[in-house]
Amino acid sequence: PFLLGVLDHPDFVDGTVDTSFIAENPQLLEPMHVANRGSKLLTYISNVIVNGPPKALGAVGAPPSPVDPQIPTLPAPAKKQGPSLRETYVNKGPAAFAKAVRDNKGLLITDTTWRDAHQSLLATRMRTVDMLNIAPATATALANAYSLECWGGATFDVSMRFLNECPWDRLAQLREAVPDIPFQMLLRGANAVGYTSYPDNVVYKFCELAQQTGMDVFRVFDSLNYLPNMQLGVDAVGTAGGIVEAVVCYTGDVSDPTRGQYNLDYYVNYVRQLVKMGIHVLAIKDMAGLLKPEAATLLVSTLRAEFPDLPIHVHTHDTAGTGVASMLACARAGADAVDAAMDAMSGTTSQPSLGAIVGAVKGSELDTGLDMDQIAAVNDYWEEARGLYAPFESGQKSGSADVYNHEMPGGQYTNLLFQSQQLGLSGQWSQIKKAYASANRLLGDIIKVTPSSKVCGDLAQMMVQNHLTEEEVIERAEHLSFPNSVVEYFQGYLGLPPFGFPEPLRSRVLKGKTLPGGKQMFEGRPGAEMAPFDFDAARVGLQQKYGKDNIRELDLMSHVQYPAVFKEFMDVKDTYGDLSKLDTRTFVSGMKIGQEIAVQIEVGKTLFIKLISVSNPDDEGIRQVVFELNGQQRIIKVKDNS
Ligand code: 3PY
Ligand code: ZN
Repeated sequence: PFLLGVLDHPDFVDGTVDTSFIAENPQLLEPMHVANRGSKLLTYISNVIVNGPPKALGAVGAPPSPVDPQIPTLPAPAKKQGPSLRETYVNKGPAAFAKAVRDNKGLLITDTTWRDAHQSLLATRMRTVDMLNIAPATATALANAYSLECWGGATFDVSMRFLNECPWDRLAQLREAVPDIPFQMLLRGANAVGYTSYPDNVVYKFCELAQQTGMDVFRVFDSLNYLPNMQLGVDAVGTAGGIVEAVVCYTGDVSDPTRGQYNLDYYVNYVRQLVKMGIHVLAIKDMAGLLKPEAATLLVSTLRAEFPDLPIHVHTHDTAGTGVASMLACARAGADAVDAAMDAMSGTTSQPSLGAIVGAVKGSELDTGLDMDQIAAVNDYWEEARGLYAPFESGQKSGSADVYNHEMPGGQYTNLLFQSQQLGLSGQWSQIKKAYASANRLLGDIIKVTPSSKVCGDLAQMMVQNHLTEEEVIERAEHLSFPNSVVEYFQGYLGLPPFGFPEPLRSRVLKGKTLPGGKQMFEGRPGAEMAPFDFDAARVGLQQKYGKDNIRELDLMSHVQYPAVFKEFMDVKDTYGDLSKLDTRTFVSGMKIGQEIAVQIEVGKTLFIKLISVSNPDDEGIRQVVFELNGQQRIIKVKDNS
């Protein structure tokens, strides 16, 4: 502590005394850095205690469960006879990985718990610490899995924007904790992990950095199944050395001949084009859970017959409740791998239950090689850990077969429900779902998945808010003020829909509107018309602002994808320190008087924080929050905003 006094001394601050001793012995400053980091975290916790969590976090539901999840201890993963899938990829490359997947006898499983499951159930709010706690047990229980989906999609944005966590640090930490199971991410093709097209060099650089940070399987999709966008994503992943798992997005119903344009021919033709691009794995992405068992059998067996060497991996959502049946149908029809989530994080808008699928094929020729008891141990953890996220539960209690009408993706369903409540449209949820189906027809019966699903959702909300029918939207289009996403869709920002833009709506919406260059719309792939991003200029700017040591190439990429979010993230980090280190209950709801928590800020450095008291507000509304930090009293003053 005396050191702190020395450092505050004016002669020291001015540099009038010789400070080289300190400069040569930086370890002497260590206690100060630790104390400083402690103070920042105390400031955050105090704010949550006095004023609640940040509003933007959206922690509006029930408080987090008081139960601390028990972390199971499992033996280290059993040594396999041959190389693991990850070893095969790392040592022999993506093509050898694909062959090993095809040669595998049983059904392979992807566990989506760390990405899509919480994106679809808990507004993407799952924090790194809760994944890291169960990572060692997961490394054992899922050792024979195809992959763990743990990154990409909405997690990149949400981790920075709402959880104040660096998505790159999350990936690196998980990679260290789970070295031998392939990691999988969701890449929105030309949109990378954003909501609109980026210049090509951004997508290339993003994939390179993700692969270097530990990503293996890149599931690449385009929200309109637009091949030129897919080509870019496929090339970017391939150049980065990643496993290209190219997606055909599934919509409609191939088992219903009356359903029209998205029929078996459409899908098979599309997959043929993908295969020509030189992909390693095909993914069928059923983002809304529309792939009924019979459709699954038809689609997968047709593709299996035409492409005997191509690994097929199927993704679905259990919105209506057919998830397990559909995935079993896929497996029987020749799919190599299917997606599922830990039971406690499965069902409804999430993936189907992993335990159910593994149990159903146990002992059969499709046996997954996963151990039911080990999976159950990991699931016990999630039963409890999900309780920590009670504030983010959507309230969706059951399956809902009207997804066959509205076709809303699982990841969007709960989000839109939440958003509509915030727009004052509570009680109109069933109308919004109907309007979503109308909006889809207006847009040309499109594939709906991020970001095209947002276009559809925005249009649906506008229709409900303004009491507009489908016919009225078309009639009055020239005079209506459409959401930006809808205008941009018609301008071709997302690419071209498979069956063209609907007229006369497109012309009417775009009347009098032009793109920055003066044209009315993009003619082909939007990214092809964009100038390359100037990384050097952006790097210099950020380093000037935040200091050279604080801007890695990874941070630069965070800035490129989400400039405003990245700035806010850096500001919050400056004020509160690294919030990813706090346990989730404390992060969301602060502490109780007398409670003590241990926060490991890095290996070997733990802060012990005890809350002693919270005073009443003084005349200025200031409360004093008294802690003990590693045994020393600390008082934080917080303005009570209530
Ligand atoms: C995403 O893009 O985030 C999705 O999950 C799409 O299904
Ligand atoms: Zn999904």
